[in-house]
Amino acid sequence: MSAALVETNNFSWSIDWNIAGYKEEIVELALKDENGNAIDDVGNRWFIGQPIRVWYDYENIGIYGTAEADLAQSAEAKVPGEIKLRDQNGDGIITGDDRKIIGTDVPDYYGGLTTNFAYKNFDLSAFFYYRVGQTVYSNFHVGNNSLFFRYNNLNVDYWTIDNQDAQYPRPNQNQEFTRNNTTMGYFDGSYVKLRNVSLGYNFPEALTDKLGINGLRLYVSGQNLWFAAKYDTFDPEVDDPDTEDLPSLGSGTTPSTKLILFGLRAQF
Ligand SMILES: [Ca+2]
Repeated sequence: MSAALVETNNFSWSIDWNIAGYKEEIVELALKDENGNAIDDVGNRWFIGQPIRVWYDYENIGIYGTAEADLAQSAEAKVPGEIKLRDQNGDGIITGDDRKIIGTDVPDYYGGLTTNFAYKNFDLSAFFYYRVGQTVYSNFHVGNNSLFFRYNNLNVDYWTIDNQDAQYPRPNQNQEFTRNNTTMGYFDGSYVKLRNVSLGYNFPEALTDKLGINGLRLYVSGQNLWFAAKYDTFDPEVDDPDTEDLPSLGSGTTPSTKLILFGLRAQF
């Protein structure tokens, strides 16, 4: 979609916008039940009706409080201060059957928006990119969040007797990793970012004629200067290329580079 919003001698403003999406769905698998109907391949994390790559895990619904000590024990053999999982099938205990599809890296939609302004000899253009609806898995919130005293840890809101509605479990020096720690790593990966922005000034002909050149332009441009995301640790566009099949954000991840470029262009 393109729109020229303003077009006068001195000022023009236009917008180009696009949106795209794709759907990925497993329709059949080799596994069949006794009646010959296709069934999910849980071992490979393949589910009929879902994209090929999904995260399949327990659902983290908070931290057990001291008032829930009995439930923590009966459902998960845990104690207050540990991660509370949702009992999806309501049978009172947490088993493998309570896992669910947490999300996928397939976005609901994505696209870009370019806008161009020109005022007299100045021009400004910007390109925004957005990607909405995908899940990201943050290794920072798992591997760097052990809540074990010996290791560095993210500065998180952790559980104590006096901080019962914390988002993260209690530190525990007897346990190298928090139980069900992977459930701390899933985030809405939606973001919008300013990929490129550029401001330019074309010197008037009166000057270029005097200098005996055809054109003179001064410009400054920037890349990746701004983003907004629900995942607040860093730019969630970046994947950690070292990890297996599903992308994750981890300590091996390099955030995308911010770049600012100044230039002067003369045409002869
Ligand atoms: Ca259950």
